Amino acid sequence: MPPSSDPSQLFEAARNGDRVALARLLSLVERGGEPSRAVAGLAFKSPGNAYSVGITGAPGAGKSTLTDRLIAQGRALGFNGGKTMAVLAVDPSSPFSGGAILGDRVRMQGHALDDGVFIRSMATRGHLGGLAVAVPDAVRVLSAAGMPMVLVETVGVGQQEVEVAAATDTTMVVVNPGWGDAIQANKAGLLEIADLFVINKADRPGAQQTRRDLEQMLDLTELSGPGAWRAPIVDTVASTGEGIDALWAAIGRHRQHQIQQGTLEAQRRERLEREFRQILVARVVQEIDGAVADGRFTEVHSAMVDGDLDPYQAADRLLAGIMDVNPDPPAAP
Ligand SMILES: Nc1nc2c(ncn2[C@@H]2O[C@H](COP(=O)(O)OP(=O)(O)OP(=O)(O)O)[C@@H](O)[C@H]2O)c(=O)[nH]1
Ligand SMILES: [Mg+2]
Repeated sequence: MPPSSDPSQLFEAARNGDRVALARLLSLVERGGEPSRAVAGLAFKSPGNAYSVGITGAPGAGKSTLTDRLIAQGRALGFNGGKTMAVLAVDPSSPFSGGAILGDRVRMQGHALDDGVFIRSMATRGHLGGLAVAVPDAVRVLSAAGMPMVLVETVGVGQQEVEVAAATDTTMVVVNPGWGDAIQANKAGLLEIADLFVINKADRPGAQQTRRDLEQMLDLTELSGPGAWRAPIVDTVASTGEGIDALWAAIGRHRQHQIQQGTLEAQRRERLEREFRQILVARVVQEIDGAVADGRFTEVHSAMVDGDLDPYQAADRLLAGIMDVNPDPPAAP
């Protein structure tokens, strides 16, 4: 039987453990357009129970090596009621997945034959709203497919990457020993999003100094209330596995903290609000571009250039004309 490309059929198959179907669903999500919307809708209606962990940090900090170690940890010990591990390796700089990610794939090949591990790289392609929307969609699909834990590794510390890594339940920021690494992380906005810090390559000199820098910067950050979470700092040597137990325990503690404080659901709702806003903005921009492209804007534009409309009036006219949206599109097939 030829593999289906129908979102509903793929979704059912993925929920029944079909990994090929799951991979296809993620390809649809990555590619954007109507099928992607259908997949997102299905996943939204059947939320699973996945706990997501974001891993970000400067290129070469050791994110993939850490991911590899965390996979092994999850496989051995289990997390959140299961021992399956899913990884999304996100690379916004590459229009197609498989390029820059190839090295990571190789590094994680220790798990390539383990069908309890699902590794998938992801780029932007055509998804409306870009990665900031595509990745949460992908996480929901993995969750619906029964994954108890999803690791999201981002390449680099650009704004997009940081945003994507921050949109997870536990966000892990990886730095290396050495003068200034902590300060760089702070500049990149990583301090605000970190639920925990990893000083990886702690076999190199300077780990103590980096820890002091991080502690000092954390001291300056206002913590709200007695139940506030202060990001712990864990030393690791990912290449040998040193410190991975402590890192794994720290992730578990953060999750426990969120559950006890009732912040897990609140934060997920907040992220949903942000996603909704991203989609809304992307939709409006899409409509405007469409109106410009098909000439619907020409008259209004001329009127503005001729001085008959000021730019605000022109914008109002354009907006009034474009938002011809069907609020009840046909349901997913
Ligand atoms: N000495 C030392 N080397 C490490 C450690 N962890 C990782 N490395 C090495 O650092 C290099 C980069 O590791 P990766 O895991 O690819 O780093 P990354 O952050 O995923 O890199 P990008 O995805 O390219 O941003 C590799 O050669 C690793 O073997 C460590 O704890 N100590
Ligand atoms: Mg990597």
